[in-house]
Amino acid sequence: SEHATSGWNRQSMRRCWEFLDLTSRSFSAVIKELDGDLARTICLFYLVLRGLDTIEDDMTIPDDVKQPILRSFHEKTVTPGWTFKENGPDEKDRQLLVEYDVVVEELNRVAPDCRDVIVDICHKMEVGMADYAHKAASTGSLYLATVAEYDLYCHYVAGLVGEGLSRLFSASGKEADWLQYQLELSNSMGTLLQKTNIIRDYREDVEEGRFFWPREIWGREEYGGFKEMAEMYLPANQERALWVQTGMVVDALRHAEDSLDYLRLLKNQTVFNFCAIPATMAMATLELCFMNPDMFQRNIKIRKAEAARLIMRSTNPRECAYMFRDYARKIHAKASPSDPNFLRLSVACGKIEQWC
Ligand code: PS7
Ligand code: MN
Ligand code: MN
Ligand code: MN
Ligand code: MN
Ligand code: MN
Repeated sequence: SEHATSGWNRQSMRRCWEFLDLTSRSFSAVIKELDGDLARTICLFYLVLRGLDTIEDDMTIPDDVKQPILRSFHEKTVTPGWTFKENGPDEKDRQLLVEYDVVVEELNRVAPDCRDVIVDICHKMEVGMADYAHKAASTGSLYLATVAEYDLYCHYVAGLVGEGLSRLFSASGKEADWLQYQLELSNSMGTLLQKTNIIRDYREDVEEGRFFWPREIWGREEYGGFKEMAEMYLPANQERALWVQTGMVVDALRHAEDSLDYLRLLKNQTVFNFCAIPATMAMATLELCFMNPDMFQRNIKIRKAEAARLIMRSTNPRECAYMFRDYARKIHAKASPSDPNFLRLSVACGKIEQWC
C-alpha cells in the first residue's frame, strides 16, 4: 500500500519524522504536506543536511578532526550503521547524529535517482563548508572579507539546497523537467533565506565566534569604520550598527525578484507552499530586523499571528508578490534619509514594487 511504501509505519522512518520535528522549526509542517514520495524524500534530504550542518556548526570539534568528517559525510550518509557520537552540546541536533544510522537506513531505501541528487548536493556542500571552516580555524575566526566570498558561502550552504530541491521536484514529475536547470533562480531563493538567517542571527553567531557578515559591508568608512563585528552591539554604536544593517538588508533584497521568478515557475500546490512560505517568512523577518536595534542584542522572531497570516496567504505567486511588496514598503517607510544607504535601499524596494 501507499502507506507502507512511504514508510509511515516503519520504525526507522518514524524516527526520521520525529527528528524532522525536533530539528526544524520552520520546515517540518510544509515538508509533511508535500505530495506522495516527495515528503519522505525531502524529509531525508533535510536530515542529511541538518546532520552535516550540525558538524559544521560544532565549534567544540577541532579543525583537524572536523575536516575529514565533513569531507567524507557524503559517504558516511550511505554507510549502514554509521553514527557520530563525539559531537558537542546542542541537544536535539546532537541526537540526530547519535542515531544517524536511521537516516542512512532510510536514505538507502530512496529511489536511486533521488538518492544520487541528495548525495551529490551533500558532497558539494561539505567541500564548501570544510574549505570555509578551515580558513576560519587557521585565521582564528570566520572572516568573510568580500561580498563575493559571502555570496559563495551562501551558495554552498543554501543555494545548493535550492538546486537539490529543484532536481528532486523535476525527478518526481510533479514539476517541469527544466526546473532543475534554473540554477540562477534556485540559488537566489536559497541565498535570500540564508542571508536573512545570517542577518537575524547576528548576536548568536558572533557569540559563538562565527562571523558571516562580510567585512566589505561592515567595515565601510561611511559607517565609521568598525574594526570588529562585536563592536556593533555596544549601545554607543547603535546608530552606526543600524547603518551596517541597512547595508546587509539591501544586499539581501538583491535576491527577492529572482525568488519571485522562481515561485512563478511552480505548478504543484504543495511544492509551491513549501517554497513560498519560507520565502515570505524571510521577507517578514527582514522587515522585523530592519532598523530594529533589538536584533543586535537578542534573537527576534516574527509574531505567531503574523506567521499564521503569512502561511495562509502564501498560496499563489501574485499574493506572494504582494506580500513582498508590502514588506518592501514597510522597510522603505522605516528607512531614514540620513542612512548612507537610503538611496540604494529605495532602489531595491522600488525594484520589488516594479515586479508586481
Ligand atoms: C532540504 C528543506 C525552495 C528553491 C539544514 C530551503 C543551515 C536558511 O541558523 O536551521 O543553522 O539554525 O534556520 C532544507 C530554495 C541546510 C535553503 C541552511 C535544508 C530554498 C544546511 C535553506 C536545510 C533552499 C545549511 C535553515 C537554507 O537553517 O539555520 C531542506 C528553494 C539545511 C533552502 C543551512 C539554512 C536553512 C537555510 P541555523 P536554520
Ligand atoms: Mn535556526
Ligand atoms: Mn552552519
Ligand atoms: Mn546551522
Ligand atoms: Mn543554530
Ligand atoms: Mn543561523
